[in-house]
Amino acid sequence: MPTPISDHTVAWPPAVAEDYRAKGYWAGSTLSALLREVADRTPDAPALVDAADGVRLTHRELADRADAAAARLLDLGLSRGDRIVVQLGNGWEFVVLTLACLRTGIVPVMALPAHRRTELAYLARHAEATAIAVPDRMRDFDHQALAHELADDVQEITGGPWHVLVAGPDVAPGSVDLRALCAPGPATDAAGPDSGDVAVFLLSGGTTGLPKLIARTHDDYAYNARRSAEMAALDATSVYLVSLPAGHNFPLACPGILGVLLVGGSVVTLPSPEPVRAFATIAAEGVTHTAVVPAVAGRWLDHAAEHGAGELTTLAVLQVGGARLADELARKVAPALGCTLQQVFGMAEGLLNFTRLDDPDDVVCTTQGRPMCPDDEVRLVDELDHDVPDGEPGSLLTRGPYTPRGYYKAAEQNARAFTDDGWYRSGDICRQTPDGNLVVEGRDKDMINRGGEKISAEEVENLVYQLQSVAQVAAVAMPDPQLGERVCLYVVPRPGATVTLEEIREAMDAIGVARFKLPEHLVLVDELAATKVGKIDKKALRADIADRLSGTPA
Ligand code: OOB
Repeated sequence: MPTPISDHTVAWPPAVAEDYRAKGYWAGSTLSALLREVADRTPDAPALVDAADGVRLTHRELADRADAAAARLLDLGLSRGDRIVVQLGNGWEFVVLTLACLRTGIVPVMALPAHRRTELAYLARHAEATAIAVPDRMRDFDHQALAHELADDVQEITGGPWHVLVAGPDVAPGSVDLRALCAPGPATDAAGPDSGDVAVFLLSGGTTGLPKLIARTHDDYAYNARRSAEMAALDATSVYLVSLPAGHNFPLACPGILGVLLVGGSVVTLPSPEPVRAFATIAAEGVTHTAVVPAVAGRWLDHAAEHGAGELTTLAVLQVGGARLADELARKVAPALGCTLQQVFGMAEGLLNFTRLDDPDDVVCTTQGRPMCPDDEVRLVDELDHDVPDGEPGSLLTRGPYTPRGYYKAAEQNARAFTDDGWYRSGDICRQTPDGNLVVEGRDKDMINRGGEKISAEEVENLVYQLQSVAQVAAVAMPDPQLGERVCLYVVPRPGATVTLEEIREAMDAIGVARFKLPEHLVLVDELAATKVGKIDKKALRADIADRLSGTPA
């Protein structure tokens, strides 16, 4: 039997939890119960449109399907507290399955479609998952075959069955047909989870060798989604387009899918944010709100410059977050796309900052907003954890009603990523303006932010060290006009060995890792610069690659 989740999560201190309850942040209801209330109130209102395959569901139909899928998950033998790795593309099955999980207390581990063997095997083993949900194929990759290949890996840990749920027409023998599982049918009458139970596992942005899991409870995640919906002024007439990978916190609950459903609005799913399709979908479905990363905002601006923004007349709010939006790009959004820009600086670990819809242009275009909750605590500190003077840049620490106090099953990392009194070290270097808004100026965590996808330098380095030809390696961010950053490798080859970028990429690909983590530039060196304490001097390497790219001699 998999170990119970509660054995490995870090609870908020009881007095703090009581305060969050007393203040109403934690409402004591599960996400599932809240969604059922919406369906009872406005049963016939549209809830979900899958723009790729045309499925349309009302709030009642969606809630009923979630309850039917919940019954079938339980029939399969899964039960409250079990874990399922969810690696689905953006489509109706993702939404129905997620809601079914919320109804049963089976906890989805939100993987990304780009993940491959290494990531999925790790996530499944770490979470002691007993099931996985995948597309049959996606972008020429056979997800179903890989899902079955993981069986031995996972069962070595759990000792139990391994269920492979497949969305798509090609359901192989031994797989469960996810579309049939999500079809209308009798609802479950099983007791659901408690509001303090874990609702979802989100993946951390990654600074350590392996990704960490963030256990978000129904209480905290419902607040996360509902308060975000207020920030974006969502209501029952809102239509939210999800085109970023739906398992990311931003499109899932900030306000995202859960936020818009909780106010009785509707979700439109699209597999990618590619502008031709996204613009046409916004026009066809009357989309009012959506969320993108800065790299996508840039592509949308380019597209609008060439083809106009006539298809975006219904779009009221464009949220941009996940990476720093350049001020110059921010200033173009409202005039070129005809909508209000909302900057969102958030993290799967919790804290969400938003520029407000009625903020002056200057605030919207030059800051990343301020915390959404009056009881979000934020400190900006120096290397000794002392508060920096007002207006000075410092490392952001945070606590609050939707920022958990530790990662799942990660005592060692928790000692580093959280202070003794429960502050999460975000690793972001920020400055606070006199009016309280945060400006993200950099970071002190060893991560590469490739167009909003976070890549742990250590994880890449560990993979590259598997090559015999490599004596020493450092992965650093290199500046990129489209994506903001890409992965650059500095490698010291073993004496007499040759190393090429292609060879490294092929080796990583052969192991099976998400393609966005593959390095895109290689610099061969005789030695790696070290800091005074003998660590690799990444700051010097980042400066070096920036110089090389801009043509300035190092
Ligand atoms: C979002 O979540 P994660 O967990 O993928 O990544 C969090 C990290 C932050 O610590 C920061 O380093 C960076 O991503 N980040 C930003 C940013 N938004 C996130 N850096 C600069 N400017 C921004 N606006 O990325 C995420 C989660 C919820 C909502 C929005 C983004």
